[in-house]
Amino acid sequence: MIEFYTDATPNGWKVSVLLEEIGMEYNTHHIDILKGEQKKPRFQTICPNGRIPAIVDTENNLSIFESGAIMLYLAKKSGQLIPADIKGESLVTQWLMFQMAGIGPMMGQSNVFYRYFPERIPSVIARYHNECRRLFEVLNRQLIGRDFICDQYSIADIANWCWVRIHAWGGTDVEGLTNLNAWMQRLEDRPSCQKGVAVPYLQDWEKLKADLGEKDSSVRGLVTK
Ligand SMILES: N[C@@H](CCC(=O)N[C@@H](CS)C(=O)NCC(=O)O)C(=O)O
Repeated sequence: MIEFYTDATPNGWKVSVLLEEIGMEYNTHHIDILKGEQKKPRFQTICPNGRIPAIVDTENNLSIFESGAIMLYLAKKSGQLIPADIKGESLVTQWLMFQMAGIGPMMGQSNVFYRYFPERIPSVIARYHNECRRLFEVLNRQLIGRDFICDQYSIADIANWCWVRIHAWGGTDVEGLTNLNAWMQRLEDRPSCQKGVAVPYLQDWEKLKADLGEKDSSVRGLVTK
């Protein structure tokens, strides 16, 4: 059984969408990051970095943190969504790492400075918007003549989509990126993607926006520590 520790965020969805796609059984444990549950010593024995997501595979008596590492493990364990041949596996791993090292951190910082940070620093916001847009253009070019990022639907699509789908939250424009927009819709239409992004609950963006209006909101507290 997979014990899955998560919250309603892109890095968490990457794992829940994958679990739904491969049809692996799992128990969800909601770690409320706004309440600081990710910093509790008990959780940090599973994830030393004190961030979601993390899993425990009771069958192999193994705990795993870092969403990319979890995705590789689950894909390989199930024999799904990653090619078995070395070249195909390498291609998928490259685009997974592109998300882990590029899309995720840049969009994360864009969210912080565009949405959550108490001060508005236009040059910093522009820096992250430009970098996110540049990364989106890389994906848009990779998707020329393809339905998916690599040769077949894979964990690379799931990882990148879970972040790119919330581009509006971080304020990055996707206007004119025809291939990227078509690919986003293609994944949005998949039942497993829809189920996965509702774990542990469906994010209410309007409520989150309203919460940010509070002077000492917990979201602000998280990013300014
Ligand atoms: N590189 C990590 C990043 C994990 C991460 O940043 N998770 C965020 C939610 S998306 C978190 O737990 N934030 C809580 C905090 O900053 O304390 C991964 O991909 O798993």
